Amino acid sequence: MKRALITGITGQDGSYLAEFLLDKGYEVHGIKRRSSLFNTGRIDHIYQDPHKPNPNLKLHYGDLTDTSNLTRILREVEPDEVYNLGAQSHVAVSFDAPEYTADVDAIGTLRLLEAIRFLGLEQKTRFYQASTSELYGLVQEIPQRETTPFHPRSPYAVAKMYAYWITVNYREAYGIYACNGILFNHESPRRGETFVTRKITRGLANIAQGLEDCLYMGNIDALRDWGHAKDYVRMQWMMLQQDAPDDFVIATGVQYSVRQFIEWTAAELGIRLRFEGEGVEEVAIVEAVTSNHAPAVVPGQVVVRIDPRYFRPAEVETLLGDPTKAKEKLGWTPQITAQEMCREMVVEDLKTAKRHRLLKEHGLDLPVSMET
Ligand code: NDP
Ligand code: GDR
Repeated sequence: MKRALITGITGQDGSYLAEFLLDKGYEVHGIKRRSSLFNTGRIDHIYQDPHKPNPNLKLHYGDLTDTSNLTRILREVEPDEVYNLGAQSHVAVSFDAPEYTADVDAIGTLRLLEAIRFLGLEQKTRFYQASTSELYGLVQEIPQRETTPFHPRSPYAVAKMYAYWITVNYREAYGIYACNGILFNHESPRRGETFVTRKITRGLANIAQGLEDCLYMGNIDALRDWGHAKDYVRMQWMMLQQDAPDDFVIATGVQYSVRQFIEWTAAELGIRLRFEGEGVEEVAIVEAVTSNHAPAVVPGQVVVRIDPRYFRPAEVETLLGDPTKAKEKLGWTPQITAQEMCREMVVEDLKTAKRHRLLKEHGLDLPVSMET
């Protein structure tokens, strides 16, 4: 039985990857952070009672900022594969917490690689690094491929650039089987609520059900190459099953704007929108409501406004990946389109919004977090 260790197992990708590896018969170990609230919502459905014999999912308390903790866990687990998915992963937040982001995302990666070396696991343990299309930042070439030069545009991206190169360096210097997956944006119903796609599906579903009035957005002209997290974690595993380690771009090769994603979401809810105005004055107004998913919305209502608070000090305007190498060398192709993924996200967020609305109607008002 192969053993895998996942940092960031409580996150979007970690939860899908844990499911995927358990299905493949792996013993899966995950590092979770101590938190004052439960933070295992995304993996509760695969949780196994440690009191029962031979659980094949095991969680360890830990943190990427804690060298001794990481070394101890690696010594205990002696994994065949490490997936380093843990990160302060929010680009906008990295401008507020740049030093912490560097500590976790850059030095955290070094800590893991050093622990592998220190414990003499170089020949046993394969290492996957969650690299990112944010490395391309101010893009030098369209579409972006493995050879496109990097120009990171945020503390997050700069930290991830260090992590990218230290992964390459430990491969070259110590012969560790270490790979970078340069993943373009990927989403799902499990996406964190403050990333743009989920903010839109959740926000508009809440508006449709009368739980919120208006969605406040940043730069809706931004262009992204969005895939589904399920497709992308499959590729993370595939990268570690090759004869030799290598780095791969993982993307769909298709790009849409944030504005387009808002339109899709509204259409799934039966709301036809019209955008009016320019820059910070731009708004989305309801033209018509064509389904019963949006009983709280009326024609003429402004449901989206621009709030400059969500603009970033330096923006990544456009990203479009070229996944040819992954297709040719690994036979990987994404199965789920961005629009199908949007539909799945709307269905899930609408279910939650309807539950909240029902509870509200029965006087059981649950607080719905509006933090975005
Ligand atoms: P999430 O933000 O959903 O998950 C991040 C995970 O990292 C969570 O489990 C979080 O724990 C954990 N984490 C945060 N800080 C620390 C820390 N100090 N020590 C240990 N663990 C920590 O991210 P995704 O699942 O979307 O992304 C997975 C990885 O892939 C990240 O490294 C991200 O930067 C990268 N990436 C993501 C892309 C995407 O579009 N999703 C694209 C390209 C790269 P907790 O649950 O407690 O917060
Ligand atoms: P990104 O994802 O920064 O690409 O990083 P995010 O969804 O946060 O933003 C995408 C684009 O949408 C614009 N935008 C907004 N973004 C947010 N979060 N909130 C808003 O209100 C808003 N309005 C417009 C942004 O400016 C941006 O251009 C994600 C993360 O998962 C990273 O960890 C990962 O490395 C990259 O994707 C690839």
